[in-house]
Amino acid sequence: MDGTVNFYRPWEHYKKGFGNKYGEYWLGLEHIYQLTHKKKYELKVDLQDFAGVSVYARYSSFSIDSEADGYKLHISGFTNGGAGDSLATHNGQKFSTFDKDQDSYAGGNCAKSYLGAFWYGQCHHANPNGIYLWGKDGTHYAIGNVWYHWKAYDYGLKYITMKIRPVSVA
Ligand SMILES: [Ca+2]
Repeated sequence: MDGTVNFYRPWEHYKKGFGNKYGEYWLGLEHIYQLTHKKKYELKVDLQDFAGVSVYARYSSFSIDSEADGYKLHISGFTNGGAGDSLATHNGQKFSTFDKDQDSYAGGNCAKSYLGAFWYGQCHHANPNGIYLWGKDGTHYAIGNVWYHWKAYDYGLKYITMKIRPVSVA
């Protein structure tokens, strides 16, 4: 949301969480696992550009597997709030950091190539933990906090937030 926190961090940081919940923040994969394997959760991704335009992507189901299974991502039930579905190719992927390559790209390490950490496949359509680019940067490709289906690979968004909450069972 403002580039104040360095998100290029090792596995243990992504596992435990870092940052400040009132600012830039990563909750931690182990916390996310503990929450989402007990109850059904939904996910809303809010995006904003530097012109103040806001869009979202919503998923009616969100969970991740345990660390032993690579904190593999499971999402379904997409609703398009203008953002497009840039998480579809991340569904079913394990989480990767620069020091733990669990992506499905045999030719390299997506976290190192794109300077982030995520449920990389080969490699990404969304890179929320990438470099804070402050908008459009025509000289850098896909290393920013980008969301491909809205702004392609050379626009770092003003903010990307991924919020989860339990689905109420009526
Ligand atoms: Ca790899």
